[in-house]
Amino acid sequence: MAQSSQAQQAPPPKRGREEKQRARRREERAARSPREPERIFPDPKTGLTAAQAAQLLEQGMGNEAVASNAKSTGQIIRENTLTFFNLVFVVLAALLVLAGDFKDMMFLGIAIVNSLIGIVQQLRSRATLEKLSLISEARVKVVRDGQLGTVPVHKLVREDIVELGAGDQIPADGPVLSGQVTVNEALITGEADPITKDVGDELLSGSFVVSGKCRARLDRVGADFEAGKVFLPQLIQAAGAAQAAFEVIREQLSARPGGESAPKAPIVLATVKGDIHDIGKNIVKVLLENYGYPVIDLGKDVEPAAVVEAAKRHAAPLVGLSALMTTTLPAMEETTRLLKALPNPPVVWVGGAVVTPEYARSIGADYYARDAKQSVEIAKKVLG
Ligand code: B12
Repeated sequence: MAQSSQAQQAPPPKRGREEKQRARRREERAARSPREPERIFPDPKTGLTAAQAAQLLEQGMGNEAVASNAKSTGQIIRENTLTFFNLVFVVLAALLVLAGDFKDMMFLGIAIVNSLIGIVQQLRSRATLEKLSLISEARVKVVRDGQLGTVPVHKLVREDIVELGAGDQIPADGPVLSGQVTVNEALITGEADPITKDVGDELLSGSFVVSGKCRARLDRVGADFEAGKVFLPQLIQAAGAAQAAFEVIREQLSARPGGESAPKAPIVLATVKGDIHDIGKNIVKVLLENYGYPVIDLGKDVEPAAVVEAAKRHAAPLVGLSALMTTTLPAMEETTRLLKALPNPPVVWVGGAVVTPEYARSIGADYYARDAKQSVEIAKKVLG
């Protein structure tokens, strides 16, 4: 709370300048598009109707972010055919035709095949990149027709009411309508400290919810949103790309003969309470699954009681816990303590950048693993 009001009452000079720039950009956009649809201001409990959302999407009020900078098919063909060397080959071929020397024109075939290979390779790379960006696209909780559902980020429209919680990336700019969240805006504004956002405070697209829960209205979507204008937050993109790459690797590995084997006892995996880092835990999961171990992934920011509940329900012989922050180590300790108090306690193994073998021992965990490979060794030892 205190952080929120401090940040709003006495904004540092740099932030004030950025606010003015944003306001100017908004005015410019309003002047460019005077015939925007009327505002609806939907009730936060019911949101837009499906019909209103469809109409807004049709009217160009969708959350299509930044235009793709992938090359068009025409561009790819031109780049691979209209080259200096191809020009030289064509001139040489013309001279040979004039001289009636057709048997020395073999090189022309090679030049054509070379250009074709270039075109096919570039088209295939473009298709793969498009597939990756589709896989990494996040889904957002949205209220429409009074129901809470999820839609992909690009299907959101202006004035959609979204529900955001810990770990969610804010998909477009707009005010908080109910609840309270703490957000990390470091990638957008450079503000290092988490900021608390109450009802009426503006959320910035591209920033992350660190804790809390809220409903917000998306007032500036698509090309209008601030992250699209300020800069692309490389870290978020990298995290998305990493997740997408795991998906592709996982699919490829499980498609391979021997990739899947007879079912084994389930392993429960979670990033502990208060921690939203899940890239490392996901790598551990992918590798375990490829070795044929079924994994029940509880996700990130998981309450100790939820881990215990899942371990009991699935009679899991092995539970893995991940923590990336010193502040979330106590949650790892608490979770381990509760697991070990069960009548049939599972084997607990822990990991993550801040965990050490000494720490693992001190909290009563059975194993520490430095990485995914070591995790598989432990699973083999415990489960066979
Ligand atoms: C990416 C990242 C983020 C992303 C997370 C995206 C995501 N979906 O995970 C975002 C931007 C959201 C983020 C947010 C924050 N972050 Co951050 N983040 C990072 C960063 C740059 C990389 C982490 C990572 O993914 N590494 C790559 C993976 C592959 O490595 P790994 O996680 O270590 O996993 C390997 C092993 O550790 C092990 N392993 C991992 N899990 C498990 C589990 C088991 C069971 C086992 C056996 C092994 C195992 O195997 C993995 C594969 O080898 C680190 C800095 C760094 N260089 O580590 C900071 C870092 C972790 N973040 C940090 C902080 C402080 C935050 C914020 C609090 C910032 C803020 N002011 O709001 C918030 C998060 C709040 C929260 N509640 O969690 C600090 C933590 C400091 C500390 N020691 O306590 C770090 C270290 C940055 C720093 N130097 O200050 N972050």
